[in-house]
Order: sequence, then structure tokens, then C-alpha cells
Amino acid sequence: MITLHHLEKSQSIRILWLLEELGEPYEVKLYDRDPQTRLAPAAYKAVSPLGTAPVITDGAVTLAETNAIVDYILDRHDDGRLRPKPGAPNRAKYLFWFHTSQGSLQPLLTNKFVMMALTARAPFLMRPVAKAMVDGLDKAFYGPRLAALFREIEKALAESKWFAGDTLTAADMVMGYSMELCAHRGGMTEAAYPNAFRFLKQMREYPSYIRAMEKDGKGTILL
Ligand SMILES: N[C@@H](CCC(=O)N[C@@H](CS)C(=O)NCC(=O)O)C(=O)O
Repeated sequence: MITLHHLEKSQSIRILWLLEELGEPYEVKLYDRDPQTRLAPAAYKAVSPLGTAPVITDGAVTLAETNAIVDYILDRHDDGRLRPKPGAPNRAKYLFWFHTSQGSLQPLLTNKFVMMALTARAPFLMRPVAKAMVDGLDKAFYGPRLAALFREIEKALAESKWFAGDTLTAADMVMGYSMELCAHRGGMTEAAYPNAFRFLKQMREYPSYIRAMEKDGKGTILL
């Protein structure tokens, strides 16, 4: 049986959502972040080969990396419902959003937030210099790249209810966590991106997502 090692307030919520949506038996072990560093605790790092969340174990298999885990789990449920099959009309959209989340959007968000946190923790006299560097990076790199992604997200969600069409797929599950971050701290506003916010509302009201959030019990966002 699959065990999800679930780190609070982390990308692992996507796997919890997927497992709840599939409705087959699984185990979940809950881990709190280290109260000082806010990173994964030593017990978590002992399980995860990269020290990062999410990670699952399944018999002799230990697997990290969100999208690898999603594909591993969906290989057992290959009916095309949550992962459109090759040749399906929405396959290209599915692939684009499934990989955009972890290939572009999430790394940009993580890097931007880490840089912001480092600035806030810099020694007092260094802080203006650190802030100027981060602001420069934001203007030249994070800002334009995130804006391009936000525009594309809004366009996609104006065309269809979910990212790959009118029914939920795993692309929505991986994009969902990143979208929460965009809305909370990434500069995405409801006035400018109404369809993105409509997506977030429908995700938060989706029964399997509600069940996942109840099991998590902590809320997704690390503030
Ligand atoms: N590309 C990885 C990123 C994993 C990652 O950075 N996870 C964060 C949680 S949101 C983490 O483990 N943070 C705690 C730590 O680094 O100790 C994936 O998709 O699984």
C-alpha cells in the first residue's frame, strides 16, 4: 500500500488530493516543519532521498518529486480520467499545464520567496543592498516571467473550467497549490485574474480537495 509522507504546508497537498480523489486505500504519515528553520524535519529528510516533500513509499519503492509521484500513482489508474491518454483532444493542454507547474511556475515562486526571505533575514546594514538586488531580480526576471504565466493561466481558464477542459485532471491538482501561492504572495489579484480566482474557488469547494485539507489539518500556505 502507498504511504504518503505528508509535510505540513507543502506541495505534498497535491498528492493527498490525488489519493483522496482516487478513493483507494492509502496511509498518510503527518510531519510538522522544523519550528526554527521551517524546513522539513530530520525524520522527514531520513525518508525522502532529496530531503523534500512530497515523498511516498510503496513496498521497496521510495519516490520523491511531485510529478513523478503523480505519474507513478496514475499508472495504476490509467483510464484517462485524470491523465488524458495519448491522442486525446486535451492531451497537449494537459501536458503543458502538468509540466508548467513544476517546470516553470513553482520554481519561479520558490526562488522569489526564498530571495525575499533572505532579504528579510539579512543583517540590518546589509538589508538595503540585499533588497535592491532582489528588487532588481524581480523587475528583470521573476516579474516578467510570472506575468507571462499569469496571462496564460487566465486565458486557459477563460476557455475552460479546468486547465485541460471541463473536467478535473492531475494538471489542476499540481497547478492548484502553485495558484494558491500566486494568490497569497505572488501578486495575482482577483481584479486582474478573475478566472484564476474562480478556479481557486472551485478547487477549494471540490469534495476530494476538502477531504485532503481535512486530513492535512494545517492549511496549505507557508506564510
Ligand atoms: N521539485 C520538487 C520540489 C520539492 C520541494 O521543494 N518541496 C518543499 C515543500 S513545498 C520542501 O520539501 N521544503 C522543505 C525543505 O526543503 O526542507 C517536487 O516537485 O517535489
